[in-house]
Amino acid sequence: MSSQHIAYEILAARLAAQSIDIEAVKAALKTQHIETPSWGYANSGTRFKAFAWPGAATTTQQKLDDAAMVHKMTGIAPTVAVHIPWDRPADDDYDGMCQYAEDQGISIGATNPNVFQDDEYRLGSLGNPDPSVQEMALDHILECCEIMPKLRSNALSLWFADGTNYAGQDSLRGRKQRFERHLSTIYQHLPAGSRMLLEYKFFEPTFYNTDLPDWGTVYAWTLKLGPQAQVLTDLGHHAQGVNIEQIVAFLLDEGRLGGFHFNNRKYADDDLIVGSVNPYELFLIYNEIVDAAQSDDELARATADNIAYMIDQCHNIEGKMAPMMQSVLNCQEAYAKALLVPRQELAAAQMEGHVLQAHNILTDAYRNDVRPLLVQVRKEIGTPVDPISAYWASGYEEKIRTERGLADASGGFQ
Ligand code: RM4
Ligand code: MN
Ligand code: MN
Repeated sequence: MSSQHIAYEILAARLAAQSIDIEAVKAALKTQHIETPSWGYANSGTRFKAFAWPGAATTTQQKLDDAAMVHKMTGIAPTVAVHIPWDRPADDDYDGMCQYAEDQGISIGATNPNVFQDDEYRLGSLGNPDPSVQEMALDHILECCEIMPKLRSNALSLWFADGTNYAGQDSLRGRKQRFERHLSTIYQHLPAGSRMLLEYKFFEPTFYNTDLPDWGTVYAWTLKLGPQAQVLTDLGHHAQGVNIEQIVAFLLDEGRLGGFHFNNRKYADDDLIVGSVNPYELFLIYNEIVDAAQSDDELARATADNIAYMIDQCHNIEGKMAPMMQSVLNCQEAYAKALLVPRQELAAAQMEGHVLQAHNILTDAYRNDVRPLLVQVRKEIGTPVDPISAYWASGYEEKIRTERGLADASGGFQ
């Protein structure tokens, strides 16, 4: 028996003593799903210099190839988010693009319109004081609604760079009203069975106000819009010290947590590999999700089961493929640890007011070394037991390096 397997057996015995069903844990891990972003495979990101990486994707087909490879290595990244127009096919053949993805063993996830890079958007998009610019942004988003069925995409993921830099620059209430009006039009054009994910961010690129500043504002808007509108939480979009897991718990309980943009931050919207700065926070977020998924509250359970987990990171100096895989695997590890929380024991300690005992029950689960468990899961689903080493051994990185070479990097997102 290998040392990995012995470690797995020891963990299994310990979990059995805590009445945790390891087969159910493995079943949950096998259906985990983390979406990767097409733009993460290109030389994109950062407000300063984007360092070119040899082999980085320049075409949508290459981005889809890369996403498929990440899925092949990890087994839990079967969809890819697209950005329009960055991923607009030259011949507008979205059906062909969708088919190409499916031929590679993946499918398209969220559709992300871009209403922040044209010169017209200097003062914003839907919130712009000029009605013709509002119209331009609205038209683009409605075009994305039309594209979605062709891509078999079931989520319209919206992020706005809108806001102002100076007090008095524009009417705050006016901007709010413009957004409400246009979001409601977009909502009416959502393809059947799809949903709108609304992302918030408390500052940047504007610095006096942003028009969708926080989860509470967005939550209020989702209530006005309807059940197909949900909140998207990007882990980098909060002020220091904000308790993100509490936001997650609230939105789960209200049925309005739609998705995540995973990344990690130390200072601001740093877009680093998820779990690289604060893996404990990632665990605590997953802990709230598992708690909702295993609860008897129907709404919280259904909401937890329907979360779109997406990565939104900027890999500028560390390569493209390996950091993407590492991000997916960090989510897998955090989820595995959250699945090992003995929830009945925890609930009992909470009810009895055993403060430290309850805290330690939770942190003990976090301290578990789940790597042998993950090796076992990978064996059972037939993916490499060590995905990143398998990637380096596969020859894929050399192949794309040779075939694609070193492409020019843009200064911004691309
Ligand atoms: C934002 C946000 C969005 C992303 C843009 C380019 O900070 O995270 O999700 O699409 O950057
Ligand atoms: Mn984001
Ligand atoms: Mn961001």
